[in-house]
Amino acid sequence: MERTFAIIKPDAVAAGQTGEILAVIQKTGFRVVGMKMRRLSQIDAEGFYAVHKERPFYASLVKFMTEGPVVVMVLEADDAIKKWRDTMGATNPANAAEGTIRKRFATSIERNCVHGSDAPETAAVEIPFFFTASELL
Ligand code: FUP
Repeated sequence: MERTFAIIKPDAVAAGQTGEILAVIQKTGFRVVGMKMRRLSQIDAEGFYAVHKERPFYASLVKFMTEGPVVVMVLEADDAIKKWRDTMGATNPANAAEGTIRKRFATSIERNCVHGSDAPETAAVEIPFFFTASELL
């Protein structure tokens, strides 16, 4: 079993898509081992996306991620990292495969409704960024 970190981003929470996205997560066979709603501070979002700080879209991305509440989650499954990235679809919804969450709900490469860790080393940093061990059930 592997664990990955997921976010339902402010665009999808505001649009009332949390329930539908959670339904996809559960039907796809993930076990939700941690979940909470948070409003990211500027410092949270800057720290979480620090790897992108030299990119031209960084300031706009941080602004978007702090504009409203998000749902942060830890998902468990066999091969959870790849499985969740396949379920999300490509970063740019214009390139996302039919049936993926981003194809269904994302409106742009920035407002792309969900996040998922891209590698085990990333998940190992992202999970404790938002969850203590006792919050993972
Ligand atoms: P992903 O792992 O699919 O979330 O994509 P990246 O790590 O490459 O990018 C992280 C986030 O930065 C994306 F979810 C959205 C944002 N982004 C932009 O806003 N513009 C870009 O050109 C690329 C990424």
